[in-house]
Amino acid sequence: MISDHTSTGSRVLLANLNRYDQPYPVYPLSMAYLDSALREAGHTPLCWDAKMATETLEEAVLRFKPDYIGVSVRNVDNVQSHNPKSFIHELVACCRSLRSITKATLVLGGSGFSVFPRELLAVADADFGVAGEGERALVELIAARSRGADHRGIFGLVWKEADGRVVAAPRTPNGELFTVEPFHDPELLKAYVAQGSIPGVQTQRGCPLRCCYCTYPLIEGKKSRFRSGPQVVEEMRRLISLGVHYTFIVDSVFNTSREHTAQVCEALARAGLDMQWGCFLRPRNLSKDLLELMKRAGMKHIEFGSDSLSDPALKHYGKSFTWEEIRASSAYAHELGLHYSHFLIFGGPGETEATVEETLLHSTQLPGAFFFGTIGMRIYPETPLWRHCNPEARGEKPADYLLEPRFYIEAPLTTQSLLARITTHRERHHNWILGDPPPEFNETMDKLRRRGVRGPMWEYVELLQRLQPA
Ligand code: B12
Ligand code: SF4
Repeated sequence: MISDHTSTGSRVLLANLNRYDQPYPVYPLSMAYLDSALREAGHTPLCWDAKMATETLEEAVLRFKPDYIGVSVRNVDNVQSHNPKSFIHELVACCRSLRSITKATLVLGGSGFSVFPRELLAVADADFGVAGEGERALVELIAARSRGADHRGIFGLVWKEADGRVVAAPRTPNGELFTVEPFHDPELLKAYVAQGSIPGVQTQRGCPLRCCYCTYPLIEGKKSRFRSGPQVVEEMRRLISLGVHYTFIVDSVFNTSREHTAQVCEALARAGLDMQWGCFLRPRNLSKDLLELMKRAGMKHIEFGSDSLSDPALKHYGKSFTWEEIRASSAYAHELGLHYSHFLIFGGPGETEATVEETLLHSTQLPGAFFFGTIGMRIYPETPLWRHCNPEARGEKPADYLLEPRFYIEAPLTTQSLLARITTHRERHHNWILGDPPPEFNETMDKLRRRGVRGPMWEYVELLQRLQPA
């Protein structure tokens, strides 16, 4: 899939390697942002997407002859302790193959890359990496190299010294001002929507909260930086003109600030767009009025990042809300006819058999809810959980946690005991998914999408599970 332009400056090929298609193929919003920043700076970008391309990456490189190749690393693994999949080997093989056919400067970036920047640059044969937001760093890197200037002062940049040592410049302390608009390749967008993708819209970057396992403040910065309501309306309008009528607000949490949520939703409700959307919310300070406003603004579904439904576990996980707030927010969502789900992590610090049972019991008390369960808490560097586990004291390094995804499971609980308990629960409660849905569901879901069904389709997953023989 190509977006080719003519201009001066450098030729930059942006590659998205992500082929993973659960819960649906994810449109590479990062490429749209980088494409836009590169054009703005007078460069010539070309986007190549592993899922949609009609030529191989190598063919695109030989035809386009880029000066730079930017590889986007979204996922390093699927974060499923009971069914782990790592995506690192694909990246390593891709860099090796690119090296054999081009002398272009190879730059890595992306949310997955930003969690393990030094480690990924060390295993993949690339020249540079960018940890965190990429627009400014990539443009500055190209400018520095074209002037023969030093690249060492560029925030977020990671590089290899002549002796092979990997060095990382500090990340922007609080992230950049969030001013850039994405540039969407219409063909690529259309191809993703045709496969049931829900393209993303970003209304803010950064998360000021401190949940114990979470990498988002690391990837995007700890300070929220917002787009205004009218800017979000404009972006949605552009998407509508490109044939998109259902989006997902990809903000780590859409309601970190009540004022922001309200002003974006007021602008959207006033604009009366033909656009429905979903988002991640935290069940805190969510009045029925605010949810009603969000509904008027087009919100159809909510993904609550609750993590547990038991107060002692919530406290240990560093969450900013209680079971009572989860219950109240869920009740409002249900009363307003909104689809809603809770993401739950079993086995994190402080989890006990009693908190597991309480979470399962409470899950039966939330009318109309859908649940995504995860067993074990992925341990990422530079998080409170990493410091709690203190792997360095045992001589372990972040690279060990990249190459073999590792999860925290509070003893005496184990992956097997949790898997058994939740599987038993799920046999009677069909509104649960643990990891990816069974592959045989995919065909039915594809058919529904081809018939124009939009959104997360949890109700169909629930129905298919109900109909499945035990
Ligand atoms: C929204 C989201 C989702 C939504 C996507 C909805 C949608 N319609 O798009 C849903 C819920 C579906 C989802 C699913 C999954 N997700 Co998710 N998701 C996110 C989230 C919160 C935001 C991603 C996003 O769109 N950001 C906005 C874009 C613009 O930012 P960006 O991609 O980071 O790009 C910027 C920079 O990274 C950089 N950059 C990007 N590429 C490049 C390339 C170069 C060369 C350079 C220089 C810079 C650069 O510049 C860009 C612009 O500033 C991130 C966490 C986070 N805060 O980043 C997790 C995250 C990406 N997800 C993650 C994972 C694992 C998954 C899943 C596998 C499921 C799971 N268990 O969580 C699936 C996989 C989906 C798939 N098919 O690929 C992980 C990946 C890390 C890892 N362990 O591998 C993350 C980082 C969360 C985490 N656990 O830490 N996800
Ligand atoms: S889990 Fe959500 S609320 Fe908590 S730190 Fe991460 S992004 Fe912020």
